[in-house]
Amino acid sequence: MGKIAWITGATSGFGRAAARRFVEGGWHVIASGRRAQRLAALRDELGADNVHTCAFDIRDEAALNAAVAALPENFRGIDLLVNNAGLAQGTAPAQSASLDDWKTMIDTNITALVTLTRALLPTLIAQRGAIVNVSSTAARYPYVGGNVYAGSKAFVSQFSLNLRADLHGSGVRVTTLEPGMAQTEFTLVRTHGDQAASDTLYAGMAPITADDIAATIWWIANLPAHLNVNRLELMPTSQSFAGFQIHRNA
Ligand code: NDP
Ligand code: 8X3
Repeated sequence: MGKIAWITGATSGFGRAAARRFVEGGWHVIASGRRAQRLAALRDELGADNVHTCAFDIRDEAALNAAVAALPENFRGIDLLVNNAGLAQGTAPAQSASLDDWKTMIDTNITALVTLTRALLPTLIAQRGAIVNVSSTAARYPYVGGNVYAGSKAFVSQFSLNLRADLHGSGVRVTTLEPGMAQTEFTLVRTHGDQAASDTLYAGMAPITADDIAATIWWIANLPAHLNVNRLELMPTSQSFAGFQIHRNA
């Protein structure tokens, strides 16, 4: 039996590409997400011996704990947790944003991430394993409409660094991965299904691809055990930084 990775958000984007990359590299993968049909298709594609799927809403703590408890014996020795499931909802400034959207992001990007991490820490310590938390450039660079999404990713980045401190001496490695613009279903979800908005955002700018991120997670996870990537920020070459905004009295 090869190494085992639990990759959350494996029905789309980074998570699905990472599941493919890790199975291709000989690992066994626990793939989770809400869309059961997509998980079944992934299991059919990659082989039921290599992939264990669990379909549940990661915000549902009872369902999460049930999925952990129901892991088959040969998928229990988890070596790597990729906390990838997450989303942005909305692009409105704080003063007009939806509170429901904010709560969805906090529940998914923060509460669910810490809940699964806490549940798997004893196993990861026993395995001298690793955690890769998918944060974002939004964790560091403010932009109009980033508000709670960006704040949730700042939490992910800081939580990751603090996990490192707590896990000192355990051999467990922790990385926060902070990508910039990547073309997945991310913008479709953020805009509540506006395909044209998604297409326009990525048009002509060579975004990061899901395969780029999968290859990066693969690289991080397969470094020698004495090396820890603390934080890795990755942007498309065609994306960079803009200046501060200044409001002047007319
Ligand atoms: P996608 O929308 O393509 O994938 C998001 C994944 O998260 C899906 O598999 C989805 O599964 C899962 N997910 C979302 N909500 C839940 C939930 N409640 N329960 C279980 N699973 C859930 O986007 P990306 O691949 O781009 O996003 C992956 C991560 O990368 C996210 O954390 C995102 O914030 C981050 N990121 C994305 C960037 C980008 O530009 N694309 C840049 C930087 C970071 P399902 O819907 O089936 O439940
Ligand atoms: C996704 C990148 O710039 O849309 O985390 O916030 S951004």
